[in-house]
Amino acid sequence: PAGTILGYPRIGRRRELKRAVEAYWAGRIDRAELERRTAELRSATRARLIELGLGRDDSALPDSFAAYDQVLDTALAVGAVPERFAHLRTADGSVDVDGEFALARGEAGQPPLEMTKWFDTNYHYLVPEIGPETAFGAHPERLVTRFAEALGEGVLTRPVLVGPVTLLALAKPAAEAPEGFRPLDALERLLPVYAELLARLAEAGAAWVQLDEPALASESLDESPARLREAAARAYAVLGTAARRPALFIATPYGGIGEGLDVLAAAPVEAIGLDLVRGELPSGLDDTTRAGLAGKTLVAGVVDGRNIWRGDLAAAFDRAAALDGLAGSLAIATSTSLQHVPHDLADEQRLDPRLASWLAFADQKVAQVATLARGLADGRRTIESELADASAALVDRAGAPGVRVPAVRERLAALSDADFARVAYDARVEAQLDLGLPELPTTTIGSFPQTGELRRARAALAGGELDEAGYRALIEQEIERVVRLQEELGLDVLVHGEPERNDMVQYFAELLDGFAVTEHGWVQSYGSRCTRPSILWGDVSRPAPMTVGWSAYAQSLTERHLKGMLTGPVTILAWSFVRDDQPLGDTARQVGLALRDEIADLEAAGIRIIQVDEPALRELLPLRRADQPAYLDWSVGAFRLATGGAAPATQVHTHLCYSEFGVVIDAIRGLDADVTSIEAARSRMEVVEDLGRSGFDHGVGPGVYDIHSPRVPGEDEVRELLERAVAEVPASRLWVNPDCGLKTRGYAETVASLAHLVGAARSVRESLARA
Ligand code: THG
Ligand code: ZN
Repeated sequence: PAGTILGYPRIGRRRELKRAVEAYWAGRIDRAELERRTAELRSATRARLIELGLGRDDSALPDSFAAYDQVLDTALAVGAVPERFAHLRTADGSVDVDGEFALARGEAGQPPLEMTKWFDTNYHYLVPEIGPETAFGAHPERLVTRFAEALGEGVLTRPVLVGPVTLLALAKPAAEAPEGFRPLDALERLLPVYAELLARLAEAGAAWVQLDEPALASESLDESPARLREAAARAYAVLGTAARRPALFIATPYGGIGEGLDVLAAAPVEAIGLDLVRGELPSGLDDTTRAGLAGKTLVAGVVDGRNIWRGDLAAAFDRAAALDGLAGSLAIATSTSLQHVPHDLADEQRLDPRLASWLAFADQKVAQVATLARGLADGRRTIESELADASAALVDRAGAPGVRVPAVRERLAALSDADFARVAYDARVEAQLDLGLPELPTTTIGSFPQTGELRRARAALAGGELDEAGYRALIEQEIERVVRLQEELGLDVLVHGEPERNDMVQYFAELLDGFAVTEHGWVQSYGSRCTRPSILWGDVSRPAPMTVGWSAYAQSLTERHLKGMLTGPVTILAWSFVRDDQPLGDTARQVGLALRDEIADLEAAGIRIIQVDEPALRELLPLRRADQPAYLDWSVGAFRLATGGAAPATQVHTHLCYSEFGVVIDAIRGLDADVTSIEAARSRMEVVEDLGRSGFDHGVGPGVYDIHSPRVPGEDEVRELLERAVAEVPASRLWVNPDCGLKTRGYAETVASLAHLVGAARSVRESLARA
């Protein structure tokens, strides 16, 4: 095909997939109805893509559907089912949709597959578990059925699978695997299974299959880039020479692949897709690579699949056209799957029309691909008016009010090094002594369970059935309840519970200038869960305090310290669609300044402890090593700018949501927060040791219980974890808190768990006092 996309949102423009699977889980619909609804969604997607200009009969439509996750689907297609889930296999050895959901969500006594970030995106995939004993086997039924479903409507789709190298590179060793086993060691056993899948798809009539190999674009995986390239060379030598197969399209989204291109060019495959938004135009290619490309299709990923900007269409066209002649033929594509962007801008009736004219969601990007493909086929002049319209929108955007606000820019330009630093930690400890905190102070991460009543109140406020005063009264009632509960539990540092927040980023985006929010702009985060990223389009400033009223109200209810709660600049950027017309660091500093003002206002309102969460610090880390130092520099800088104005006597906390620091450990030290809380319960406090070894010498709150499950930890269990922590960190620097916020938990288990947390802290304090 002359134009294609690497994948399309699966969730549905009105989240039909979410609704169907959640209804199925709740027992409200049966399996036949689930199948009917997902088939209807796929059919509507195909019709829409054809309407937008993709070819019906040239394999231009990817079949990128997955009921829960595309990595899980590929793992199941090759039979990679962990031993502990072997009972989920049906008579023919495959796993059906019920088994798939069991793997994704766990069952009684059996935790689900681990979930983690898909490259540097906000999507989470399920981590396959692979060992020497993994019983690989081809299970093409679902792929074949879907292919036939489309063919029945006269549409020749292109099945999409995660490629063998990426599947293994993202897997973790199975529990039974011997020490030192690496999933990539299983490549030879896996390849015949992929070959079998390809054969079955060819038999069904598939002309092309897409294999996604983003691992080739990453330097941040457990396997080295050189080993990944070697594996790819082997994999495609084998699959390319398979007896019966469709044409192979190897896609490499999320970044440049450097020498990976030489490897793929040398392989007997038919098409290679490059991410030309994050990656670079190939240059300096040797003769072998040129010869390899001459017989292939180069698929130029020039339309950004990850953001919502309409962008510079003429530049995209020229970038693709620059490749003309390099390969046997040239096609246009998105740089990545469109699963990272919302469905359709046309669904946003409340966005400012001028802002809307600068944007492109998935459907608009498909149309862009179709336009550029037409230009390649018929000549640039045939699409000149579309290119000119996009360029005009760019010019309009650059000069529009709010995009560049002189006051914001002047303030940034006037910053000096001193604005990024507080006085030395020791002096701050001294200044904070009058907080009068006990040894091993207890606290929570910030949010308390979000009740259905709160969600209904927010909806009623948005719908106009509840007025501001009524809403305010409800929220205040909830805050009072949460404060009293914490007092009764005996926690030392209280929170207001964040009942007023929908999402920890969207809440701030709605109150800051420079952001817009969407009505239907849902993007799948994992499984049936979605977020609605805000659009950061202009210079950021804070027209009015954002959290001070709620925090001050909560503080007025209690003699104990009430912790103010903010989301940090990196996380606000990571979970929004961010402007692409200036470096991320500049944008992050603007957000940092707005937060700095908020902190000053919280201090003025008598708040002495302020937490600035950065759960996304790790996820924005660039995939390429060379890009990482600059990232760590601006991300740490933005946090320090946000917190650098806090008085020495103000205690600054931060919270990070993961336990594998590795590369970001220096950054965590660089944040210079007085107290850092981290996930630790699942690793049984190992991270505390890692932190200590790295020279971290500030306050630390390793989570003493895992909030990701409803299980209530016993007091003994919490005490044991605390004792491990006390062995690594002086008690004077140790805090006691859960792993993460409690928003997704229920009240019953929250109260029981926190009671055990407080009890354990008291008992360890007593034994320390005796010793
Ligand atoms: N906010 C944002 N991005 C995030 C998270 C977040 N990315 C990473 C991580 N947290 C993802 N985790 C979740 C957890 C729960 C939900 C979404 C992402 C979730 N969403 C609701 C749903 O799909 O039903 C919708 C929530 C809403 O109404 O706003 O439960 O915390 N930005
Ligand atoms: Zn967390």
